Amino acid sequence: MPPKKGEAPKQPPLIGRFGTSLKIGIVGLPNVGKSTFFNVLTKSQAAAENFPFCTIDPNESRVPVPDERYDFLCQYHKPASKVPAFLNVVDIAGLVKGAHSGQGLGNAFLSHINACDAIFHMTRSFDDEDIIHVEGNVDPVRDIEIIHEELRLKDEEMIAPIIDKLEKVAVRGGDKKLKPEYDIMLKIKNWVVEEKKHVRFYHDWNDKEVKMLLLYIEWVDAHDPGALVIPLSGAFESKLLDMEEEEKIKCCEEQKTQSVLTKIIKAGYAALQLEYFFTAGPDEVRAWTIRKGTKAPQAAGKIHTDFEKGFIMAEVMKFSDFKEEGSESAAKAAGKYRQQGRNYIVEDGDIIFFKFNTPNAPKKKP
Ligand SMILES: Nc1nc2c(ncn2[C@@H]2O[C@H](COP(=O)(O)OP(=O)(O)OP(=O)(O)O)[C@@H](O)[C@H]2O)c(=O)[nH]1
Ligand SMILES: [Mg+2]
Repeated sequence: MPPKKGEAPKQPPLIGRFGTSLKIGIVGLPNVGKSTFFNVLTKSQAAAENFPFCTIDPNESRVPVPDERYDFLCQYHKPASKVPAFLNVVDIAGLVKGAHSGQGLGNAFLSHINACDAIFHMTRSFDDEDIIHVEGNVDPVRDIEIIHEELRLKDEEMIAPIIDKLEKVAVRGGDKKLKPEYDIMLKIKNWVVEEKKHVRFYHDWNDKEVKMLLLYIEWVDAHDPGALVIPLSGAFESKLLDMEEEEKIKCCEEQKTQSVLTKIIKAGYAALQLEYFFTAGPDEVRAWTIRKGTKAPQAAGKIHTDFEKGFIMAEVMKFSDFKEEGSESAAKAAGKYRQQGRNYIVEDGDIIFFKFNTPNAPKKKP
């Protein structure tokens, strides 16, 4: 049945933890360049040396999500305060064959992955005899299979007791209320057994590396059609990091390449099912992180709980309309500054002014 007039269209279900402070973990075999990548991504100084298990305790940091719309709003308003959206990134210890049953750093480290909401799966493709490979030689397809299998086995191990318990009450005990939950868990178990999801990576290759890369892409396409593979060179990105802007541009032009960090950050953010809306004015330009599918009152609640409780309406301008019309008043005059009610599902990049009704609080934000 189509939704009634004024009713929001049905959203697909979201899986995972609720919240907007979600993390993406960097996962892969030991000594493949995870910490090097973490350092260039978050401009951190985590230890990254040529020996396996250099990282033991996770390193955590956050990186601003690059966004041309946010940059435009800052340029336009020249605000006193600027707050972009952030991606939280965790650099995790290397994982080896048998980790699910305690090999290497085993279970402790798997719990660090468990605390993340999405993963960057990092697979080494660089050909460098000086860098130790725990499996003896470089073979990204074999490596991704090792990692995938370890994570899958751990998932299976985690899900089995939950299904047993639900089966006891929902199926044998006849508890109808829990039956849907049981069915969902069975589906999840199926995904776990079948699941082949990866966010993938790479760059700047010799022939041998290109061949390996192609095999790797083939593997991912066969197991997770449409999944994203991003070529990355930790060594090259580290070099860029130490350069001034002009030098960086020159170097990229000379080598006919560019940094892929922006693409990676955006892909990571999207994998967490996060997006953001803006509040923008001369005081502050700010990106507010929300989960996809968030309605206007809950989005308002991100700013202040009073905004949600006393929600009256959201005045929403699409970024493209704002840019096209050139100002807030021009957008208003063109009828592109719309008043939305409590069923409005906020869209990524919306510029919003909330109207709300609470004693002792200002009427409008910002
Ligand atoms: N040639 C080359 N070497 C790299 C690259 N990225 C990282 N390395 C080197 O590989 C070694 C291991 O890098 P790390 O970043 O510590 O690797 P890791 O995956 O965090 O290792 P663990 O924490 O031990 O699991 C270091 O000597 C790095 O300098 C790359 O793109 N090319
Ligand atoms: Mg490391």
